[in-house]
Amino acid sequence: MFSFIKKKLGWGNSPVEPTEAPTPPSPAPAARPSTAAAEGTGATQAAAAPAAPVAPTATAPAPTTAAETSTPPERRSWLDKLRAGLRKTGSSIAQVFTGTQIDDALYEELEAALLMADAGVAATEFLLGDLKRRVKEAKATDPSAVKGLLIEAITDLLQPLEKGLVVGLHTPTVIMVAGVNGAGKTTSIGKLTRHLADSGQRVLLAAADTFRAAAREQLLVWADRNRVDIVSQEGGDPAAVTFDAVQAGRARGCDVVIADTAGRLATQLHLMEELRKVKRVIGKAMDGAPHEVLLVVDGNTGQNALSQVKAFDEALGLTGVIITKLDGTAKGGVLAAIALWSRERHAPVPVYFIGVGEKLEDLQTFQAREFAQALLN
Ligand SMILES: Nc1nc2c(ncn2[C@@H]2O[C@H](COP(=O)(O)OP(=O)(O)O)[C@@H](O)[C@H]2O)c(=O)[nH]1
Ligand SMILES: [Mg+2]
Repeated sequence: MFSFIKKKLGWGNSPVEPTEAPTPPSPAPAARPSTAAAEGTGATQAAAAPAAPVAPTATAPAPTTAAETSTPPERRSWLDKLRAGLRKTGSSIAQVFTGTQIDDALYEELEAALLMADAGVAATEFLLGDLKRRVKEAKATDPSAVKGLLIEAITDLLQPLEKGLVVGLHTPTVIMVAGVNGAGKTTSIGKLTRHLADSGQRVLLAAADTFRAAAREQLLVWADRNRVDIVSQEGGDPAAVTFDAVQAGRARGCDVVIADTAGRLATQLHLMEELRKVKRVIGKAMDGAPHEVLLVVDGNTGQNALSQVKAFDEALGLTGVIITKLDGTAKGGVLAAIALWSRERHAPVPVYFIGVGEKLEDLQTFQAREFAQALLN
């Protein structure tokens, strides 16, 4: 149903190579022999040395038009939902380019449209500056050409966020998931689990959202549906549950352990501290873990999404983001804001997946060019 290559997780039209592979704890890569790789659907790739860093240029630009025909149906329907979700934003940006002149009025309108799209002041200014440079360089005279150049500018800004989630470098790969209440953590974990399970990965879930019984049950349903193991404990301590899960994951030889945590606001300091504790405890259960700390962000929260990314990053050190609900009234510009912030950070925080609904196939990998095009359609 989607292409899965051993060591990388990416479904949709082109799985993305890691730009920078995490270092395995021991000199010998913790990879399993290639026989295990054969379990994955279509995983014909040999278990090549996983730690070999791959040049960022390996992430080919993926021209959507050419790829359109080879795009799997679930990716196409996902893209349709993404386009539909971003349509309002797209049409107000596209409106800017319907005139006959490239003048100050065009740039002013574009500035307003980007701000309306939730790109934020800094990313808007950055994009405008970059666009003007491109327009000058290309000696463009037609507003419609400017639109094409804006797609290029947005693609280049977003490119560093395009990176595949890597599993298989560690056994288990431990993924900790955080975010505010209702962001879509549990749903995204459920979808991710299903994709992993379908590719022959053995997954164990940790129900570390111990505050709400409903949250635990929700994860149980997903675990049940996906026939994966779950460690859960009524009213237990989130750190203890996670510790048990990582230990169980190691003992059972699981490929991936995913910890679902309780939602919290970055301003709830005691809860943020608890989250830090969960992370520390994971490290005690397994050296070098968690290998991924993911933040799930509701795409409808506008500029607040960037504040969340910053705050959770400060507390936990994020390794990736999942943006959900881009099917709704989300404006999508927030990715530009995250990308610009990411440039100033020592390493970009990739957007691993984008959610456009509640169904399994509604969670797909992020691609910069495709997204830029969807944003301006
Ligand atoms: N429309 C839409 N709804 C979503 C998406 N992801 C999650 N949801 C819904 O958002 C609500 C909260 O999700 P949940 O996973 O429980 O959030 P959590 O509190 O972060 O675990 C649920 O009703 C989900 O079905 C998405 O990509 N699009
Ligand atoms: Mg939840």
